[in-house]
Amino acid sequence: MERVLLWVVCVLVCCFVEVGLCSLNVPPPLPVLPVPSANQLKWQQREMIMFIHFGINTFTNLEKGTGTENPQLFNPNGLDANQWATVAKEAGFSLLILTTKHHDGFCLWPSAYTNHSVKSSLWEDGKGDVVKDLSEAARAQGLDLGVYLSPWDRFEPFYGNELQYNEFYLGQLQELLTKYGPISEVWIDRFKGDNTTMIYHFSKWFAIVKELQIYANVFIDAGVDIRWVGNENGVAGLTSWSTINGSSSNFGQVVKEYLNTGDPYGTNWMPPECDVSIRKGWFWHSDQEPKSLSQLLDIYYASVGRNCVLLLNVPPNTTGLISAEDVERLIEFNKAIKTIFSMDLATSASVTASSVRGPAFSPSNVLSNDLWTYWAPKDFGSSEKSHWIELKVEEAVEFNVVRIQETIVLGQRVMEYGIYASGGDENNMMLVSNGTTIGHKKLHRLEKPVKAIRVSLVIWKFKGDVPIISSFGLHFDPFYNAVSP
Ligand code: FUL
Repeated sequence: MERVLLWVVCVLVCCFVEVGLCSLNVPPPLPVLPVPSANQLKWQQREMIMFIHFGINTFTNLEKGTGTENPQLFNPNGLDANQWATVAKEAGFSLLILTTKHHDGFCLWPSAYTNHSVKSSLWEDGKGDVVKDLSEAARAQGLDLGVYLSPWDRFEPFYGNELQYNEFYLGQLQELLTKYGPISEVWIDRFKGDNTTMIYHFSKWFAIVKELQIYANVFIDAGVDIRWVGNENGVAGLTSWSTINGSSSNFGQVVKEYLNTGDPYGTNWMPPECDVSIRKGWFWHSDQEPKSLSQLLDIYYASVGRNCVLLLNVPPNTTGLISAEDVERLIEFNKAIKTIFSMDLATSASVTASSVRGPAFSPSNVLSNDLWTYWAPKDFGSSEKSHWIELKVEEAVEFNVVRIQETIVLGQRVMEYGIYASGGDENNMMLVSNGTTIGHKKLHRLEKPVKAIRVSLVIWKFKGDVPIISSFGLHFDPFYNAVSP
């Protein structure tokens, strides 16, 4: 009788399991704060943004105009913003940021607050508007628009009068934020020239930006939403946290090093943007050439490959077009990125891990690029314990780039890790690279290609209860250390 009862209980338990009554989902881990806002997340996924330095400097061959330039010098008689947008689209950019006003004060739109603008130029008989042209061209290509508006204005006679100038600047900002449709990024630097007594009312300006454009991120050195990376070479720190302490970095007196590496204990999510020009200068000069493909790829690995967004400046020339050699280089650059990353040598790998939090957090989730699907190990209650995840392919693959991505939607966590590969002997795992931060995307470029069947990521130290990995891939970069025939 007892045996029959036991049998009935067993059958009932099995039925419950079968219909799913016993297999409730394990919920996701809690985030490690701070986490990105939806606007920051969208910005991060862009990976590359095009910067456009264009203005009176283009015609005077200067980098920093003095404000004394005659507006009639501005005459780009072949200006075609559609060409800028088409090139940007073909080269893989999704956002264009234009210098609507640089330090010289000349405005590329007909501002109602000054005559020092396109309306006093010969271009289109003073009736043109570069911001309008670009906003329409960008939208036609499905691209977003951002504006750079220099606070330092070397033309404006009342620059230096705190109240008057702050109102003037805000008036200009409002024009840009209300007349040209959605603006995705407002780019501001803190320069004051020698007039160090001029005080900018940043928080008042930023509050109005947020009121007028809810999807805009504000860039400034220590960030409102996006921070400066601390140099203009496009190079992030090998350690690259998306977090800093906004308050401790003390606007205007920020330490470049701090901005470059970020702060694992920072309380603000303020990821770094790497601004760099395709040429030596920010503005177009006839005697300058675009950087080589290999220089641009180095920059890509040092920015996008270190948890940053690359803001690459491409300056239009005096005709008002992006020069043919720059177009060619950009297309070549985009093609190279596609060649390297469109093929993931690990896609057919079987993936195992030290532990798995639950069925929804399977190690194989790292083979997709979806931010919201990821591998999470079991929580052993201590961040001292290491975790690993391993890719195993049937036949050895040769790679020289390892790509690792954290699920930053739940916060940046990893603090120390190593990458091991089996080399010639499947059972002999050797350290091929290591690092301190991962973030949205970490690219390890290996000096020499590695041929392996097994590749594993061992996470030694992390913030929060568990590390979370959304993607882990292997690539071959034929442009790196290529031996010429
Ligand atoms: C700096 C400016 O001084 C440079 O001219 C350039 O515009 C660069 C992107 O930002 O603050």
